[in-house]
Amino acid sequence: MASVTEKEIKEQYLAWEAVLRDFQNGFEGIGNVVNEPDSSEFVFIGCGTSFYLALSAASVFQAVTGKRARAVTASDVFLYSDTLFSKSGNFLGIPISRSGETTETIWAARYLKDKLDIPTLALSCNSDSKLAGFCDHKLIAEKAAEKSVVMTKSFTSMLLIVQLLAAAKSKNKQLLSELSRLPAQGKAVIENFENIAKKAAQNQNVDHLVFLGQGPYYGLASEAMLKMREMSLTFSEAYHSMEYRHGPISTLNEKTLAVFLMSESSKAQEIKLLKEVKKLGAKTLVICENLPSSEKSSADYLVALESSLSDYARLILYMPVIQMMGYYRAIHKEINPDNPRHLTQVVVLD
Ligand code: F1P
Repeated sequence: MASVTEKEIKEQYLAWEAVLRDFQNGFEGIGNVVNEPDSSEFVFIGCGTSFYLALSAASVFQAVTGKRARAVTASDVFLYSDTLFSKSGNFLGIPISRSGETTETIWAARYLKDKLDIPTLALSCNSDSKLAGFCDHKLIAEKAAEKSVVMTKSFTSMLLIVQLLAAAKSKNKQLLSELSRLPAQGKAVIENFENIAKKAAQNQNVDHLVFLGQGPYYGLASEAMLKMREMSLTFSEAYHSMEYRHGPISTLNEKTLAVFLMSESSKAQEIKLLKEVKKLGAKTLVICENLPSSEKSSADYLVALESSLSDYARLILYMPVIQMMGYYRAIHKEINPDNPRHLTQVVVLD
């Protein structure tokens, strides 16, 4: 039987198209949010994949709008709110949840509203969910709703919504035009790099994956780590690229595959690290805009996106490659990627 996860990964550019269409048609709620009396700080909130999405979202939102933004786990909102929210702040809480039914995220939204009087904007794929019904505003990626347990197209589609929101808020026409090119480029990435993703994922001599990225690419690296664990039960880690030397590098060996989610801003430093890990015996996969010919020998596997998009626009193009790696590694290990061990689509607590 065909895998729903595979289908959702490979058709995700259609969900991106739908997000862009909805945006052009005025996206239910986007006007309210863009014109919200200026919040001084935007707090992106989530669990699991949605928390890693929050990390990238906060990073790109702040860079594009110039407004303070950060990411927190839903559980810290109701367990450690003193560490997050000052009395004088003027916050907008943005709980993110594919299902809109994750208990911790709903508790976080309730806590913000009832205890802290902080307005909320739900980002979800389910407009009928408890979360969407409860929050003051909602932005919904309807076409990114998934049957699979692991999140794939929902991650990229909801990140695209945040990119659009940031571009709209800052009236950044250049970024809006770049974002409109993502669906066509996403389709090409899936077609052109499926084989490399498969080969890298199924390398018999790899049993440990390390994902590295800086800035908004760190959230992507974290999500990549989670995908490999959830789908293929492989020991995976994620770090800010330049943090890797500060201890984690000690467990690198010849069975390590170091995956660089390289951005143009951090490329010069990341190339130095790439050479180092290669020299230490790791295998390497580089996903980047492009790599100078002189450095290509340091990459065992290379995905050069050649998108001509900026670092803040290009983000979601990296993910189909990673998701296909998770899928193909699962198939290779005879694990059903649609039905990961110990996981359910939604974590519901009493
Ligand atoms: C969050 C989440 C997923 C994870 C698992 C359980 O879901 O933690 O990231 O893969 O399936 O739920 P949501 O709040 O975004 O619906």
